[in-house]
Amino acid sequence: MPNGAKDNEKIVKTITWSAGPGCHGGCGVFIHVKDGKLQKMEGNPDHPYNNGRLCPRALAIKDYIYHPDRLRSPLKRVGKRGENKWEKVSWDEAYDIIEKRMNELRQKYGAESMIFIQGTGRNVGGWLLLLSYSYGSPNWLQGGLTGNSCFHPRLVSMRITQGDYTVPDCSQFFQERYDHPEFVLPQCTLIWGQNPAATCNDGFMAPWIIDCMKRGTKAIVVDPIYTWVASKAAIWLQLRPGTDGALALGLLNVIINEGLYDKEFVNKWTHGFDQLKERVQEYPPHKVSQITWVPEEKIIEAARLFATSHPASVQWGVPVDMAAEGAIVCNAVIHLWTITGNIDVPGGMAIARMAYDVPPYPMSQEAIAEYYGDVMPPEQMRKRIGVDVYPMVKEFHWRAQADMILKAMLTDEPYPLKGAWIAGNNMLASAANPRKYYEALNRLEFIVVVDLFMNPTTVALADIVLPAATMAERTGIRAWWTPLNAMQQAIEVPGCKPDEEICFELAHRFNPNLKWKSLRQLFDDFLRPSGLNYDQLKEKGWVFPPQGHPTAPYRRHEKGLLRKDGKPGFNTPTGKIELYSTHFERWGYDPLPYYAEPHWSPYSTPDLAKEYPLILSTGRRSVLFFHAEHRNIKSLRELEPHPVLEIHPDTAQSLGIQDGDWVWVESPNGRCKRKAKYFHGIDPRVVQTLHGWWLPEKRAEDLFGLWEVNVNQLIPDETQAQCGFGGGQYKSILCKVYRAEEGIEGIYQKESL
Ligand SMILES: Nc1nc2c(c(=O)[nH]1)N[C@H]1C(S)=C(S)[C@@H](COP(=O)(O)OP(=O)(O)OC[C@H]3O[C@@H](n4cnc5c(=O)[nH]c(N)nc54)[C@H](O)[C@@H]3O)O[C@H]1N2
Ligand SMILES: Nc1nc2c(c(=O)[nH]1)N[C@H]1C(S)=C(S)[C@@H](COP(=O)(O)OP(=O)(O)OC[C@H]3O[C@@H](n4cnc5c(=O)[nH]c(N)nc54)[C@H](O)[C@@H]3O)O[C@H]1N2
Ligand SMILES: [Mo]
Repeated sequence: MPNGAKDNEKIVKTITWSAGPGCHGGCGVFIHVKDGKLQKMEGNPDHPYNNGRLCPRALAIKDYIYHPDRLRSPLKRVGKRGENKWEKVSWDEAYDIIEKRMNELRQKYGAESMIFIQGTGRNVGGWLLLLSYSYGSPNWLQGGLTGNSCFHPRLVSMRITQGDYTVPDCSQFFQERYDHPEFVLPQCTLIWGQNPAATCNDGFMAPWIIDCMKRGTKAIVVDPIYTWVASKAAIWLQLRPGTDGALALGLLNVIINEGLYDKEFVNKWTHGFDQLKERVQEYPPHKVSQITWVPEEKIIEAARLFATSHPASVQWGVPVDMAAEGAIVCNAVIHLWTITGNIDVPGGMAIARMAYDVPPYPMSQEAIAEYYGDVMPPEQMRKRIGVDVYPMVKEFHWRAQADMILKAMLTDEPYPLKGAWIAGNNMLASAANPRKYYEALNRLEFIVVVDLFMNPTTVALADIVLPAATMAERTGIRAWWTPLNAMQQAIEVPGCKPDEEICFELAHRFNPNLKWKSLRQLFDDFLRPSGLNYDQLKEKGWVFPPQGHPTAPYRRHEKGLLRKDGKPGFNTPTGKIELYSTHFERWGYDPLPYYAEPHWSPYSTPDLAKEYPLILSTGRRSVLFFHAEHRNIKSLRELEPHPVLEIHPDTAQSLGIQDGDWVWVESPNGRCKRKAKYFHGIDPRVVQTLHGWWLPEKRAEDLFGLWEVNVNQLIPDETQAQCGFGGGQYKSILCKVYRAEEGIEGIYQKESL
């Protein structure tokens, strides 16, 4: 039972997911409620995801929910876009306006002229898809991410190369966790561009790795920054940002040439080993060392440690996607765990299917058809932007390609876009090249934004703003790998509605034949494969599929549990893990991994590097903020009040910059202000800063100081990989840094929020 339950308090058992903490995690929590108000939220020690732990953002949830600036009513714009003049309207009025305007667009330009934009994996995506398909538009996407460069390159590469998604096994598939008899502790985990101390990415609670390390797992960390976990690692590979592809190929070179790979697994279960062996000869450690700046002996040492540890796993993060040709880099990393025989084994890379195959949102075209029914004729599906150009978008992905959407907004090619529904995406704060997005979105005739607070995107672009609900106000199901959870509403905040309700109501208005009559019916339908309905799941809280179930680990490839034809093997055309990709070959791409330099770098653009001599990596997360969120939460903001630039003291001093000075950081694309922070844990040729900054303490009419602090102005768009997945240059552009004459007027000083 939870601690400290007081008289008259109701305690609600639920799961975190947006909005509130923001993240991709699904922590078990107890919410204490008195007189209808949330008193506190604490971690549930029995929940196998977090075992009682919570992050600072979850602990600050009360400040978030009852923030005085929280939107409590739908708003209709009455002034010009950007003037910040609004009229409060009722929900019915807002729905009526939206229905009328969107129907007009559908009649005049076709449903495909309306785009449905989400940000990262919040509890928004599935609902948006339901709305978009019920309206009839195939253009559902994650906005602003050039190269679809978050998670999608990894997801798509894994499906193409090994037929399934894998995650490092940290015992998360069992209630007993580390004590479960089938679990084996990994001997080594390669932590590749992921920062477990700050981020829980993509349904994986990163502190599990730390739990394993406490039990004896050795870590190899691939990170340009000396992070907390790098300081605890057996080996830290401090690479030049954006050179991950070369490093992966160098490690493969050592493992293959020294014969450290798992010969039995390679012979039996992989396709194209000889071709891979030949390709990696182009990447000997001394050459890779020159490219990556990692000493040759460290590359060799890391390859040996990884390959001789059994089991071993890789926990990777978004920098892998964001390398030039990100999908190819993903393939090279997949080959590392494949040739060492670490897939589908305890303590290695576990094949993760949603518990009982209940989707968090439909993860494939088949699931879309299965769960949402034939709501869209095939000729409409074919209009999805990107399918003509990118075979991977057509065959392996279910969203529109983000760069092509931006282009379409500006050029009306392949057809005009006229409206946008934006939910869970503060685009002007987090998109690459936000000024271009600003111009492009402003060309649209009608924009709805669903959010919890006013921010640069709502103020600059919305015609209607709808106030969304937090996780504490939401009922639902949550399945992101494991376990399968029930979410339960604990409180109500008058005026706000959850995305699922908003989207469900409008989905019905646009498609009266929708197969579900209520959300509860939809939940029950989604849950059917688990044998439970929503009420039964709520009673239990969460469930795991039993051992032997096709969605439970391990060694499923041997048992014929992965392929539709029931044969042993992996879910790929050859039934094997494709070191040489037959899909890539069919599409006319190089079927083997290779290294591509970043779009801008000292080597690819030496002339540019003369004027912009430093490498800038952006967006290393802070545990206090989720992207552009939480800058208005005092208890969090006061711990990191100003946007800082991490810079080596030698570099700073050579530029006449003192610790704490305000500086401009500038690329050929734009500039922003930062406060210099001396940091020894970074290469003197590299600087690093957090993205997502806007200043809620400043005037809305000035877009909250956005253009002074948004680092994404420095980042070019349309730097996507050849296959449309990966790239984006968020982690490796060129910049110069110089002192700013002035700081930022009116920026947060503890008392100003
Ligand atoms: N608190 C918090 N948690 C979050 C988020 C958040 O905003 N705040 N965002 C969520 C989202 S959407 C995502 S995608 C994930 C992202 O989280 P992660 O996948 O962990 O990625 P980052 O934090 O961007 O970077 C991880 C590490 O990679 C290093 N790095 C930087 N450039 C490179 C490079 O070129 N190569 C390599 N190998 N490493 C590099 C950084 O120094 C950092 O330590 O986090 C999720 N969780
Ligand atoms: N420079 C740089 N830029 C980056 C990155 C980087 O590493 N460097 N990382 C990129 C990555 S990986 C990603 S995924 C994107 C993420 O970018 P986004 O996911 O778009 O994140 P935000 O810009 O914070 O926008 C989220 C908005 O959703 C609102 N919100 C939160 N929860 C809910 C909810 O439940 N419902 C609704 N309706 N609204 C909600 C918040 O208030 C906020 O305004 O940023 C990218 N931008
Ligand atoms: Mo992301």
